[in-house]
Amino acid sequence: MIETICALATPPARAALALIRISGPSARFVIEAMSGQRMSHRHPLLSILKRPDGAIVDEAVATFFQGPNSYTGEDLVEITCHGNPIIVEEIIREIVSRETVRPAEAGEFTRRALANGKLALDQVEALDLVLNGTSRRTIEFGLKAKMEGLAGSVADVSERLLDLLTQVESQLDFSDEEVGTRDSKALAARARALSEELARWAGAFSAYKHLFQSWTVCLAGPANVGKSTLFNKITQTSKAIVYETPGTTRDPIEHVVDWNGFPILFIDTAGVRVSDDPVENLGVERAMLAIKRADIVLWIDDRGNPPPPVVKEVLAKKRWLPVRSKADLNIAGDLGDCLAVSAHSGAGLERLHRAVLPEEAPLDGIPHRPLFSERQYQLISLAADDLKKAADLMDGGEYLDLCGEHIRSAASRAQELTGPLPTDRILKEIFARFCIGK
Ligand SMILES: Nc1nc2c(ncn2[C@@H]2O[C@H](COP(=O)(O)OP(=O)(O)OP(=O)(O)O)[C@@H](O)[C@H]2O)c(=O)[nH]1
Ligand SMILES: [Mg+2]
Repeated sequence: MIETICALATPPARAALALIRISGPSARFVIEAMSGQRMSHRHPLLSILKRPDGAIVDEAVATFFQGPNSYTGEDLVEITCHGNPIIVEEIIREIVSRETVRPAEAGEFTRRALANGKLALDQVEALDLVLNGTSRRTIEFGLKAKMEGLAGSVADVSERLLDLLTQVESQLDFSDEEVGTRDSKALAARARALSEELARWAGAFSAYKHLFQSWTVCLAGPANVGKSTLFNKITQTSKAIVYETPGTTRDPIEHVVDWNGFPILFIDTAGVRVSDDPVENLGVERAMLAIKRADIVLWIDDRGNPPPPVVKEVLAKKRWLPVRSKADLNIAGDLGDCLAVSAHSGAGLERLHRAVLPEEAPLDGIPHRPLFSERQYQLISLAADDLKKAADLMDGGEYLDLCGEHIRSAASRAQELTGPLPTDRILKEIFARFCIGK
């Protein structure tokens, strides 16, 4: 039997209102019993919710959505009650005291929506962007992706793959004959073109992935050059302690900033130097790890000196930018490639801003139906590889049956973009950031 689940969908804090959700076969009956009113689909009712002994729990608005026309696809009731945590707790306690109802787990409402076909897998991923996006552009993207879905693209690709497969299979009987060889060349060309198209689709992901995965910018440099001051200025916080003596910052300090709609994670680090203080040295170790992890490193020095060899070695493998800090103290502007900035006067910050944005970051227009998760990217890259293998085999005019296998594999990978339900491990990853009540 399907259990009915219940959870608070708004934060557990004192507020004007709170929203409680109940989904499952007994959702409606539990609230009808508590309010003494009959509910009908999509009609909000002002309800006096009572305990079985008649004591009033709250005066609330309850709206019933009859399955399958609800978020989860099941019978669902939303209760908008007074936002006092004591009231909220009492309503939930009362609801889950019924034998058929239990508290929901994180993301369980959405899991049910997925299981009942109300949302496709890619739409759940899009929802994650809407709920957890840290920049306006990410959220806009998530909303668009959720509303449009990838189903149309998947259907289109699947249809073409299926057509190719049919052609390949019809060749199987003729593969030894001259005509078969000629046709398999034509089929190989089709498979190759489709493989390249899928590779381009997957390739576009790298241009947009920083909308979904924060672009990490590490502020590193010698001690006392003003890294923390710059970090505070950029993040418009006072998270990092600033002090006139070197060796102030120890633990890396992080903050996400919305820059041109892109979520950018800035990390302030300990000044790189060898110190007598073991704690400071531990801080420097962490700074080195942050440098290694970052997408781009700003090497900050108030004299524009280059990084020491240990750091240079790490930087050689990544994007980094030399920055000369405290430019207000120096009359000279940029020094060679070194960008002059002053956290105090704000000079040079605009240029730093432009230099830091992901190279590939498009500042306008998002392409039609782009991919937006690592999972989707992997699937389409693998599908492109499958088709390339098929094309290579067909070019030799051999192993047509094996080609069919590769094409089938490409099709099933494309279909995994939108569903069916993936393995528990993948589901867990997708739902990792969903909270209780969603
Ligand atoms: N004139 C001037 N002074 C600055 C500027 N930025 C920082 N300072 C000063 O430089 C000193 C060190 O600043 P911090 O931001 O703590 O330097 P830091 O690089 O984080 O130092 P550590 O954490 O010790 O490595 C402080 O006295 C700041 O006021 C600037 O743009 N101009
Ligand atoms: Mg500091």
